[in-house]
Amino acid sequence: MLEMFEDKSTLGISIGVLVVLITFVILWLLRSKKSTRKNILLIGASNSGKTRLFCELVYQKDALTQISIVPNRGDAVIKDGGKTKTVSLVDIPGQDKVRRKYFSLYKRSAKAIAFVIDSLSFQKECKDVAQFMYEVLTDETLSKTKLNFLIVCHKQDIDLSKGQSFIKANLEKEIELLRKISTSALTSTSGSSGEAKSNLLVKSNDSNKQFEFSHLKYTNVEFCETSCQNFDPLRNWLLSN
Ligand SMILES: Nc1nc2c(ncn2[C@@H]2O[C@H](COP(=O)(O)OP(=O)(O)OP(=O)(O)O)[C@@H](O)[C@H]2O)c(=O)[nH]1
Ligand SMILES: [Mg+2]
Repeated sequence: MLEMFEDKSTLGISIGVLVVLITFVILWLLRSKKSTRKNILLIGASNSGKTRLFCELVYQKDALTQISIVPNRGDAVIKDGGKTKTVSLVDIPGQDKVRRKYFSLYKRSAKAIAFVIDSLSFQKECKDVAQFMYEVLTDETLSKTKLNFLIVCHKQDIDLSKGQSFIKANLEKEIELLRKISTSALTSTSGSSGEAKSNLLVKSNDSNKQFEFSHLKYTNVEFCETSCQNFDPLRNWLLSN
């Protein structure tokens, strides 16, 4: 009788130790996975102002920039009252020929993304901007990692620049079109990737509605307006990420 009691208590202790060990291993795995996603990416079309913002944030310099052909990496030290926060930034070139290559290279390290838009040339570039954004939002690696995504409507110092509500409405229209194209391509080829891609994008309740950024399943999208004279909204978003 006493032996049975001792066996039971030994078993209990062993199970307890095992549970604690497993918990530690899970926590360690989660932490190491999180720490590999440490960068905030600046992406967007060429000439949208990413490198100039990068220089302001990392070097506090109003630099003269040229078209980037390789990414810029650096730490932005952001002050918030008495506290400071260091943010690891990667400025991805926007040139059509290289942007996908570098985006693919850095996407696994991204903990948040700021998508920079030239608000002056937006109307002209709307389709290209929406196409790249759609690719990023439906990217299988990213779409499963709850991502904060800031759409930076930049160059607001120029008089004819479009505001964030105009840019948002037009992007939603274009992305809706891209969703429809990808779904109809799927139907005509009877493959499945088209549907899978648009499913990645929106919550099932909203899948039959006209696309809105608020319908996105995994990505939390915010908008802001900036210029190189005032990029506080971007700085504040970086602080919160
Ligand atoms: N007026 C105005 N011009 C800006 C602003 N930000 C950037 N620019 C100008 O826009 C041009 C392009 O800026 P970059 O920062 O080089 O653009 P980018 O997005 O890095 O371009 P890629 O490297 O080709 O991807 C430069 O002439 C900048 O000086 C801004 O807020 N206002
Ligand atoms: Mg650049």
